[in-house]
Amino acid sequence: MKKEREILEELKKYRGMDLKYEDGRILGSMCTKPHPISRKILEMFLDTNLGDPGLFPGTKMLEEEVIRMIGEMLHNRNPFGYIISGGTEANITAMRVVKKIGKGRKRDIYILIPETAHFSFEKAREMMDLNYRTIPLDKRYIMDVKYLKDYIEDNRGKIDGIVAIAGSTELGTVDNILEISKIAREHNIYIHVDGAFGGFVIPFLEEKYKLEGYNYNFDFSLDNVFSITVDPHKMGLAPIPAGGIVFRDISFKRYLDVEAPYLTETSQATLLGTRTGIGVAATWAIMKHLGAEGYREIVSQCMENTYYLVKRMKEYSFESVIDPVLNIVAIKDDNPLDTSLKLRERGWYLSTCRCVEALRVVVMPHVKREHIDRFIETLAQCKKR
Ligand code: EBR
Repeated sequence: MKKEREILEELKKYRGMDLKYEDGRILGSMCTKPHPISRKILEMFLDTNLGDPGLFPGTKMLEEEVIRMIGEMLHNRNPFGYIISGGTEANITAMRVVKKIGKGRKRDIYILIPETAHFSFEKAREMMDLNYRTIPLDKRYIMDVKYLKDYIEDNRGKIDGIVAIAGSTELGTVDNILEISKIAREHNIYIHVDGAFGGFVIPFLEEKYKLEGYNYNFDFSLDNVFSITVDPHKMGLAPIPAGGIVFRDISFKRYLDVEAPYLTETSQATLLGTRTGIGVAATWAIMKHLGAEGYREIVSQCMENTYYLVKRMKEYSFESVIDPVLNIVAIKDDNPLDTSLKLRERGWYLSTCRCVEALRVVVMPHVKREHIDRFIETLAQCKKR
């Protein structure tokens, strides 16, 4: 039997091999160092299990309140949803609902998704035998709305759902969900918005977008937006696991419920059964603690650093694929895979895009100006500029 001290020492060795957000070298992640308040919550909620909420009514109340707070952020006074394991589970959950509603029509299920969709939708397709039609992107790298409209008109009555993205993984682009909503309303089609990343960014940029005359509305204020993925464990600063799925109202619960004979409740709606309440409590605490003002400050800092990165790139003639919409920059590169390997050898971790030849930097709160300066110099060395 090993002593506790020895075990902890051994674990420390393994943990020491991991990268640290605070070193500023993780440039490809959408996660970050959780808000410090999380530490105390981890311990307090260590043994909670929302898979059996009758045993943890207090934690369940917190979940309902978190969903109410997120609903409010997304212009919905009457939301229904869960804090679950992440964006993947949230997207799969939304696809379960689209499938269930579509099944009533007694034909194959067809869902339109943009080229920018996250690969979690591919998992949903495999699991549920869904049929996707991929909608190409326009020159702004968002879903081509004209193509979408024509496709729907050519396939009247055959489309069950549209997936729109508010903050694409690769470029941070936001689909024109206002226009998509008009089309969906006309044809009575369900829209699921994947705001896993943008959900905790866009609401705090409203002022900027108003100023610049953009329309990045993506939430429940738009008709036919029936569900939104919004992850606290990304820009919400919550510890993993904390993904979010929010529906327009409780009427969507019946599409998810399965009978659960041996729990304190008679049905269960979430994909996972046993699930921790830590993410719920931490999200509740962080949202209460920061408030909209706190998030606005964090988001605006990230955006300033994003523009700073673009400015520094220009000094070395690096171009960004688009003017950043959110805190993600795609750097044009003729051989992104090779460049990212060279950067990794020098200790910088970032990923590449699939839809365009580019490297991708997510300017999360742990990425500071001094890191950006050092990164740009290393990139310039790699590219001999
Ligand atoms: C990227 C997650 C990521 C996190 C990548 C850490 C690298 C890291 N994206 O080191 C969208 C728009 C996403 C996304 C994840 C998911 C899945 C859904 N939608 O299940 O929480 O960008 O990973 O979210 P997950």
